[in-house]
Amino acid sequence: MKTVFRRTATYKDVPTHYCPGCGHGIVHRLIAEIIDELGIRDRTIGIAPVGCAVLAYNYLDVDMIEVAHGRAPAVATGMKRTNPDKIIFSYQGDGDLAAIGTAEIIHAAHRAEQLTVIFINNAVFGMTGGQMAPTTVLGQVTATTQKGRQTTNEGYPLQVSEVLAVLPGAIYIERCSVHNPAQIRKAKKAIKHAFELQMGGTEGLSLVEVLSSCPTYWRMTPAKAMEWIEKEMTKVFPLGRLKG
Ligand SMILES: Cc1ncc(C[n+]2csc(CCOP(=O)(O)OP(=O)(O)O)c2C)c(N)n1
Ligand code: SF4
Ligand SMILES: [Mg+2]
Repeated sequence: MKTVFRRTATYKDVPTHYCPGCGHGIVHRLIAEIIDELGIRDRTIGIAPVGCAVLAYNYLDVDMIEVAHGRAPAVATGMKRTNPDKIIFSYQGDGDLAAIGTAEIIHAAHRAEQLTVIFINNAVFGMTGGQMAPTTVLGQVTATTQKGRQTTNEGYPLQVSEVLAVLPGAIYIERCSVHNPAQIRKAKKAIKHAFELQMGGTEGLSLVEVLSSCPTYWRMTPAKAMEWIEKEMTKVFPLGRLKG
């Protein structure tokens, strides 16, 4: 019999804590596959976020460090500068990167730090109960926007990738999604490219934003959540390469 699919070595064989239909597990798997394909398992260090992916180190069989909410780019900077041969990536949610950690990511990009950032945009603070995030779309009902997000009170969704793309120190910015197999394949290519840039020693920060489902706090079935990404989220967060 021919094997057509197998668990990649860097992805640990453990039960998942993610909700059914959550995008985090898909992105974890892509990262694990990429690390194995690039043969960098022994020199990669990942930074786990505060958020639902706080347990990323339970799944990825590489050296991982846990840091305070939003501070991953600052810690990654120190790690890369003191260990230039290591491949450093941070994995951050929208609460982590686009709310509490806004200063850290902007300044890391501004300083042209040689880092790979995986930014998971699920339009809510998942871990703490589905509150509004800066990336929550207009009209979206969350725990803190019961009538849907309005510009009058809550402002506009923050397009962090577009903001970062104008900084000269950001060398590669792409927005992807994991709502269907074709998009998952594209996301894998983009994340791989972001790792390869760092491996090649290119100065500057690479960031891949991934639109990712949170069926639990979007109050949808997993199938509806995938549709919602395609129909609603991509209107506000268009897919494609913004820079590099
Ligand atoms: C300094 C600090 N402030 C606030 C919190 C509470 N907190 C934990 S996770 C989180 C938001 C997580 O949202 P996100 O980063 O989007 O990750 P998700 O769970 O959606 O993947 C917040 C506000 C914290 N842990 N530490
Ligand atoms: S709450 Fe949302 S982001 Fe968190 S594990 Fe569940 S589906 Fe995923
Ligand atoms: Mg989130």
